[in-house]
Amino acid sequence: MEHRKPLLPTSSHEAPNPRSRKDLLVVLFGLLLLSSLVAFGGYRVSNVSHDHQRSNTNSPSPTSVPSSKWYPVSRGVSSGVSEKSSNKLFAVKEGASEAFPWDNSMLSWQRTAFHFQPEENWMNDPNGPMYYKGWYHFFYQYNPNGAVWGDIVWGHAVSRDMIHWLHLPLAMVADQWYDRQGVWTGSATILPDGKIIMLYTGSTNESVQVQNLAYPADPSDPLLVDWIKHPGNPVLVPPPGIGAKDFRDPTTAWLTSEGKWRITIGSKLNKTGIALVYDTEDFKTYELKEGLLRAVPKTGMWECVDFFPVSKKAANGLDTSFNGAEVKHVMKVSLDDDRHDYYSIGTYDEKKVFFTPDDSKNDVGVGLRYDYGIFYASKTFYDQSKERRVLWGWIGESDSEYADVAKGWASVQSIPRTVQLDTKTGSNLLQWPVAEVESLRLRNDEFKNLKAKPGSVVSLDIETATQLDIVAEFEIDKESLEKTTESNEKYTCSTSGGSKQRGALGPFGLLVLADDGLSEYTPVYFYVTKGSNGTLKTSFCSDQSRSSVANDVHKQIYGSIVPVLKGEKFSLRILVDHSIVESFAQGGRTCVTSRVYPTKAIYGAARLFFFNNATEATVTASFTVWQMNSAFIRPFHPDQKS
Ligand code: DQQ
Repeated sequence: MEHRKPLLPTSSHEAPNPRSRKDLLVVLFGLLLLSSLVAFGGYRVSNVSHDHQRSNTNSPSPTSVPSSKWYPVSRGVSSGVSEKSSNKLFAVKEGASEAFPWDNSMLSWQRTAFHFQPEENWMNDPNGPMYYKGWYHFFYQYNPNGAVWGDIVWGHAVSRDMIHWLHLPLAMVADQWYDRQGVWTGSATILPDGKIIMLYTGSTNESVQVQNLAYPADPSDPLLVDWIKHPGNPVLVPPPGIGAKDFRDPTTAWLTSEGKWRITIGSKLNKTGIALVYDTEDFKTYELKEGLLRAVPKTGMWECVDFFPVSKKAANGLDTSFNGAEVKHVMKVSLDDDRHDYYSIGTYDEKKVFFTPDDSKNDVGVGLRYDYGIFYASKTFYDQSKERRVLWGWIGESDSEYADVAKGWASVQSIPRTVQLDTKTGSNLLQWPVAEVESLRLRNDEFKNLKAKPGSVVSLDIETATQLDIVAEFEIDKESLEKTTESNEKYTCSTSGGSKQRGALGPFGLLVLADDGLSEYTPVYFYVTKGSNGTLKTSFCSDQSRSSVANDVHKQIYGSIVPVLKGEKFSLRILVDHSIVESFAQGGRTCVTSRVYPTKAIYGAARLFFFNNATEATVTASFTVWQMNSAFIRPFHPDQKS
């Protein structure tokens, strides 16, 4: 066990624990379910007050549930983009009896410690990420006026390592007729001579979606604080046949063999999602190409298209303009209809201006997802300083908009992830937290070869459990694997019975953000089934159904299949950061991100457990669990420029 500087007040690490911490506590899983049922007993009517103070104390006090009279309404749909809120799901009318009595201490706990967030208010899509003159730049969709979507401008922050951030002044605000209704999503292109081109969507004063050009006012400023909007904006308007509200989110440009720059922009024709393609030499005038990069029926509006090459063999990332026999291309779309990010791996024919998926089952928008939880409007960039491709994704909230308004902020960004082709399978990407996140690791606890019998829960003695980096490996004992009869059992994370459903070989995994009594817990787990030909199929899931006793949060079960190759153990990594749980299985083949809002398993009461709810299999597991430091994310001060 490694001991470095303490993360939290020393008492949380060193004080004797009232529980018998060195003993592994084994509890029947049935108990866990029973106690969670008990915990779902009735709740009081919320105590409605108008105190909007945030507090970091542990002493609960009633917080405000805003009155519907002044509750700010999200303008997503009327502005031509989707409603960015969950208020329809959890509409809590003034005086209604359903509201959970959130207190300031619970709401304060939800704020993350090492994921990127603005200081307050609403954030959505990542915009124009890039590395420039020694700084990582991150722009984002931001509402400076509240914790709901609306009044969108570009927030801006810079970092040396994508972990610690300095907030800069807003990069672009809605001050022109062509972006009066919002400075929407866009991407950066760094030209070979180092010039920066920023293309973004503006929603005009009449809510028409147009593309605009911007560039840094002073390219010698590594922080790129000031931006100039091109006087000839807009540079692109919706072409004939394309709806005025269906034309948005230009990509980073890549070079064609003719030396022109090419971009793609998402749209739709009836219910068919499409990607329009334009060539340009100067980013001011554009030629619409005849074909579409891809069109997929029934996928609806394509938002935030991303298009980039990945190496077939090497782990390093590639510049967006890279092409040739040694690469495959990845096309990602964010489906407005279901709010998920889908990718497809395939071949790009530059001459025909066409992307063909390797596998038609995994076409754009219908097959693989970057993340099977909450993860949307993502964007990659090529980090030339470390030769890697890095992915950012917007992680929304799954609580009520009322709670977001009360806590004064909504949304976080994922930990930036490196993206590469999985050369072992050749058919999926691998996503992994950038190595820099490991600089936040503090002391760790190691658990080697712990055995969990069918139907058991094992407490992992790690003291506080709200800021963690967990690496785990699991093995099903050979005997139970062999003796388990082949069946055609079907298991789907989102529609089967979650971690409650017991099969011969699963579920097993971890309970994060659990309290001692297991009245709240979030299982992240594998579920293995044996097919009629003896082959094993593995699902990787995150079950929110008992994550909180509050009734006004979304408690879905997320996940998907994960390939586990011959000779591989079941492996996972989980980043727990207060209300976000980001999970990666088999080196990042399948990823699941959840937002969870416990009311009891918070601060010092949060625990970690190893569980095995299989009926046949004994599971052996090893864990390394790091306590994670908090990142410095604060406003820029001029002294910090170097
Ligand atoms: N968010 C932006 C749009 C984009 C959507 C508006 C995706 O440009 O299509 O905030 O979340």
